[in-house]
Order: sequence, then structure tokens, then C-alpha cells
Amino acid sequence: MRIAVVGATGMVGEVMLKVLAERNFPVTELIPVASERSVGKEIEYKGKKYKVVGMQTAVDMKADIALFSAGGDTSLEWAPKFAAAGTTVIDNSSAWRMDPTKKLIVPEINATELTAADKIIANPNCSTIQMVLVLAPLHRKYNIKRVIVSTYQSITGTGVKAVQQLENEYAGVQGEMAYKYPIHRNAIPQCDSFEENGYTKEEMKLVRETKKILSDNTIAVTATAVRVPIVGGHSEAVNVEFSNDFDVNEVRNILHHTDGVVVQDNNDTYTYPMPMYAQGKDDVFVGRIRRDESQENTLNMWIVADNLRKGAATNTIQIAEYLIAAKLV
Ligand code: A2P
Ligand code: 11C
Repeated sequence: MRIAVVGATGMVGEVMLKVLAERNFPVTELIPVASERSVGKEIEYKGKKYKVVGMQTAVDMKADIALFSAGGDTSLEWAPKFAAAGTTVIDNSSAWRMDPTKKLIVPEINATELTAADKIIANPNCSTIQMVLVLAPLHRKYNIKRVIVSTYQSITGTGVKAVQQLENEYAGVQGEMAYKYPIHRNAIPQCDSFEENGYTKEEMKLVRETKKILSDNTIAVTATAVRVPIVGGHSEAVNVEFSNDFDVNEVRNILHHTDGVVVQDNNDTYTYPMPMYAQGKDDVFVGRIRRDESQENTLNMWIVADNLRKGAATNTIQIAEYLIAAKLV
């Protein structure tokens, strides 16, 4: 497979290169792509150096698959050009996710929706992916009525400039601010900009993308997304109300048998997921699984994942792996 990585010099792009190498993805030719600023710059893949090319050059090279993580505007402008050249685009930005003509894929849940006609495929938002991976098997079994999620999101979701801001604050150095406020010793109840309804874009992604991925508009979702001074991954406190009653041990057992999910749930041994330990891993970790005693048929969980891995690069590459396995590229 001839693979273009669009945004190869960025935070997610770098993780994509790492994950492609780790998974021994069948790359016959790697095409690292970034903005004109980076053309000619060298990146390393499996010990070999590759020169970054610009967008038009990459379109003309007609790769089999292009993995995009270069921001929404770049995707809106360039994904159709790659697709027109015959390249299948898997896009990690928010540009195409809610477009009814595009599929929004978490491979363990809905990859079978894909066909060879899907030339631009959307990868969901990081905080949505980790939540729906846990919700999907529970929805099938107990039918979800409502989800209330509160997130504790890693600064890596904002990008390199946020990591730099935190490091500057640790060192007591003045520098450029990624956020309006200090993030060290803080929790900022705003991820991304606000929408008209008073919610942030990140909160509304959790609402809208969940319904689309689970193919069920009847699921009610409400979210509060908070940025915390953490680098390893996103954490989520998730409260789920089902139509049907459940047994907590059966829930653990279902999740234990769910691909991509690891249950870490034992109070006696203080075992529960934490971003420090999820960092660098491809799984979604779930723990603190307990009945909500304030309401019927309702469950509380704590879900953690590396937002740059399963939340972004890994999920994108798993979609590409599915396309190859299903002979759709
Ligand atoms: P560049 O390094 O040349 O700016 P991050 O999310 O970590 O900021 O990374 C964004 C990625 O998207 C980088 O690889 C960046 O390349 C790339 N990128 C940003 N703007 C464009 C653009 N207009 N065309 C192509 N790539 C872009
Ligand atoms: C964050 N979820 O943590 C964002 C980053 O729609 O792909 C990714 C934004 C997106 O701030």
C-alpha cells in the first residue's frame, strides 16, 4: 500500500507514523505530507528518512490511502482532491464527521458499513471514540436511554502549543498561551470554542457523534468537557441510563469480552484506569463500574484512553487495516 500521511509533522501525524511502524502496516511507499512550510524537511520512518512533500505533489502521487490529520480547513479543501485522484482518505478532523454522505467509523463498532465507494471516511473525535467503544456492547444488550458524560481532557488534544504552555508554566517562563488561562494547577471548563446553545464544540461532538456511530438518534447525551493539566490521555466519568436492568458483574463480563476494551476494576487492589498508565497504549480502559443508586437501571463508569492513539492515530490506522482486509482499496 502506498500511504500518504497528511500532517506528518504534527502531533497526531507523528503518532500515526509510530503506530504504522509498530503494527507492521503493509506500507510499500510512505509519503509524508505537510504544509509548504515543511516541504523538504526530513521525517523518519522505520529507521529511514523521508522528505516531506506539499499537498498538490501528494495528490499527484495518487497514494492508495491518505491518513489526514492537518486540521479541518485542510481536510475540507484537500480531501476531495485526493479522493478525485483515486486515493481513499481517512480524515481525523471534524470536517466531514456529521456530513450525512460520509461514514463515521470506529472499526470495532461499524466498519462493516464501509464500501469501496467511500472515498472520504471520517474518524470520530477522541473523547467520543473512547466512550462509544464502551457504550456500544452495553447499548446492544440493555438499550441506552441517556448518557451524562464529564470529561477530564489531556492538553495534547489541543496540540504542541498547549504542551509548551504547561512546560513554560512549570518552569516559570513567560511564553505563548494556548489557553486563555494558566493550565498548571487548573481545570478549564472549556474545550474548543462555544456554540450558540452555550455548549462547547467538544461537548456537542460527544452528543452528535455518539448518535451517528451507534446509529440511534433516540439516545440522549449531555456533556461537560474540561481541560486538565494531564498529558497521557482523556478521562471520562460516564453515567448511563438503560431501558433494561443489568447486573454489574454481567456488565464487567460483557466489557471484558469487548475488542479494544480493557477492564481495570478492583477496589480491593485500588485498580482503576488512569491516564498516566493509558499513555502509549491502544486500548480503552474502563473501571469504577458501579450501579447509580440514585436512579433505576443506571450505571456509572470511568473511561480512560490515550487520545492521540485510540482517540486519533490508532483508530484511523485500524480503519485503513479494515479497508485492506475487506479488499475495499
Ligand atoms: P506543518 O508542520 O507544515 O505546519 P498539529 O495539529 O500538531 O499542529 O499539526 C498539524 C499538522 O497539519 C502539521 O503536520 C502541519 O504541517 C499540517 N498542516 C497545517 N496546515 C496545513 C496546510 N494548510 N496544508 C497542509 N498541512 C497543513
Ligand atoms: C481535544 N478532542 O481534546 C479535541 C482534539 O475534533 O478532532 C481533537 C479535535 C477533533 O481538544
